[in-house]
Amino acid sequence: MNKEVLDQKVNDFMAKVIAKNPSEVEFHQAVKEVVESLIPYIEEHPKYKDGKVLERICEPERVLMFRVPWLDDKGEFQVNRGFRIEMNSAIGPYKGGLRLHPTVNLGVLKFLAFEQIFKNSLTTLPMGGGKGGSDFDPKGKSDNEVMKFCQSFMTELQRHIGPDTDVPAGDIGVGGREIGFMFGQYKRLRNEFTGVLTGKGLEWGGSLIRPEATGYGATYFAKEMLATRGLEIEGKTVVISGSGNVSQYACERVTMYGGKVVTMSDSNGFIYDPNGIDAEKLAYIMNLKNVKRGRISDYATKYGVEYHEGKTPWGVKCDIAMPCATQNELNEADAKVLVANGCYCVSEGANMPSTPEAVEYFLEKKILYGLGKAANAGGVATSGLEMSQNSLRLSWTREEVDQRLHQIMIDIHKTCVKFGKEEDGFINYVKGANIGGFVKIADSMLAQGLV
Ligand code: NDP
Ligand code: 2IT
Repeated sequence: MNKEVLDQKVNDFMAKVIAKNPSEVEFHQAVKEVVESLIPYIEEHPKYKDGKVLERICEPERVLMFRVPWLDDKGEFQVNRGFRIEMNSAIGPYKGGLRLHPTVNLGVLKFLAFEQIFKNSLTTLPMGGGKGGSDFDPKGKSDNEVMKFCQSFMTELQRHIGPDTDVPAGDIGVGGREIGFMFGQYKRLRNEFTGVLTGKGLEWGGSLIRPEATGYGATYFAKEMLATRGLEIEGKTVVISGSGNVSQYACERVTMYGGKVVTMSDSNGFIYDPNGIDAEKLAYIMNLKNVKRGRISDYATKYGVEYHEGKTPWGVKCDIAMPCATQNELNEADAKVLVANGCYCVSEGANMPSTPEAVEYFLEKKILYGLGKAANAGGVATSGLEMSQNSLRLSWTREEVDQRLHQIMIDIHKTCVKFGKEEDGFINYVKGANIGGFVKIADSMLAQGLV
């Protein structure tokens, strides 16, 4: 299909999506990226076109939106908005994280739920797509306030979820602490001890390696991409954004492979440590972020390195970039600076961190560009492994889970190569992941009839 015809078809399709979902800009962005990959494929496979699979897949199966009232430490009423997007259950129960951040709205969660459909399919595990969360801001809240919020949130959510229906997990602002509070409340209300959430504590049904899984997985994916060009992580300089769960374990795994991580960031700015963030310095960051809940700027004071307030780290010279903070954190100008400075590999720990213009530039320059729905699938894959262990009432060893995770990332890479390799040998991971994730969903929807 020539570019003009494709653009016309994409624009026609998007006009309908935009009219139906006005002002949900992140959702439009996520859908557009996928349909650009899928329309040429669907033209060659008319059963998907006749079955209106693309139209159906863009419509959530169910959207839940609810009030979350809670009392703060002063005894004052607070109210937030809670959501759960049950996007697609063609291949398994809805599965996906919960995000607590003031920027959360319907459009953001629909983009994340939409991405999750394809990502979960790529893992090869039986999980549908979902996402949820709230505009609650955990920053500056006491443990007691976070607990009050989580309990109230779960008081409503519990009637919609279940281990065979919908299994939430963590995302931005939701880690072990929040999953604990939510699990406790679910158990009290339902009188059931089940695997209704993943990312649980080890003592009460969690899986080894789940905390590490997204960051490790994005590193395993980078390793596979590099191998296609005879390269490895050892000796390479790596720029990471964010300093939360995904960033921390990406840093750990890169360092274990002999790479040097020189940056980490938070929403205030980034630190640049030219000597590398080694295991001891990472332990400091983990304590700072996970226990003290402080700012990354403290690292600069502690280790006497540069701190750049209000900036992202993409101007720092590197071989490999791993955006691990949030959506649209890397724009076209950043992409140009990265490539000009010699960066040839991008592995996305975050969901949709690169803007469409940045993605286009990476593809034009034919660098190794591993998009989030492939590169960060290790987190949800290991959630799938946690669900399996819960069903079996068994726990696997650290080595066993890590080995399964690693194999899943290798297999996702193979799927991307299968569907994304172009005539000149360039691997277009965007195309590969979108088509590779789509086929299983689409065939299941067709088989299930009017769904
Ligand atoms: P965390 O809450 O643990 O950490 C988020 C990090 O990103 C923090 O450093 C935070 O800084 C920064 N950040 C958040 N929002 C912004 C923003 N608007 N601008 C700049 N920085 C920001 O979340 P995770 O590490 O779990 O998630 C990070 C990304 O990875 C997200 O895109 C998430 O969807 C994705 N992801 C997560 C998975 C998981 O298993 N947790 C699985 C797959 C993808 P600050 O502290 O200042 O807010
Ligand atoms: O974006 C994601 O894949 C996640 N936040 C993890 C979801 C999960 O169910 O583990």
